[in-house]
Amino acid sequence: MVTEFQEHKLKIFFCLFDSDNDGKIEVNDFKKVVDKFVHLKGINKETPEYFNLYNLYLDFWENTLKYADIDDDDKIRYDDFLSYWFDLLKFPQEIEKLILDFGKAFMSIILFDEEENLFSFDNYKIFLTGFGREIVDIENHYRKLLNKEGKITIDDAQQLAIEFFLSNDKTALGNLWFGPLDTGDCIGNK
Ligand SMILES: [Ca+2]
Ligand SMILES: [Ca+2]
Repeated sequence: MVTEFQEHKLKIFFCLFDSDNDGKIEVNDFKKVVDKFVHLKGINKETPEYFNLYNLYLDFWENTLKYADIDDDDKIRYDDFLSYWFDLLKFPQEIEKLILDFGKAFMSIILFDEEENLFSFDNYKIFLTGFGREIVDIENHYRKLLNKEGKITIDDAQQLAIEFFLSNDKTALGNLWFGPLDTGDCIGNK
């Protein structure tokens, strides 16, 4: 069963993609997110990185559309998005696979100019800013997510993201992966 706490997190996740905050996700919302990452990362639109990023997002979009666009209007309303994720959450292994696959490809773009497999502060900042999250003390927020060695590795990042979706423990660190939970709700503000 999906708890109220998980639902709150899904709302924040939905809002990462609903760039114009109208309660529906459309392909243009998706494209805006891609453009923002491209801009922040300084990716040239003629390069394979751009092509990869773009296709990654479109695949994710089309897959979500296939299952969540109940009325076939090429838009995903918040309620339909939520039902889709409620179903997904019945299969934690599927969620893990989704995050590992998507996360791996996504992070290879966010981190494409890095020598080490670390999620540095600069990259984390790009990650949240690209999703339109404006966080007051983002550096302090980043610090909360560091491992014992004071880093975030790719594996840490994957685990934090999985925890974000699956954990019901309010103290779990992964809850904070997409930014603070007391902000970022675009539905409740309407
Ligand atoms: Ca929208
Ligand atoms: Ca729809």
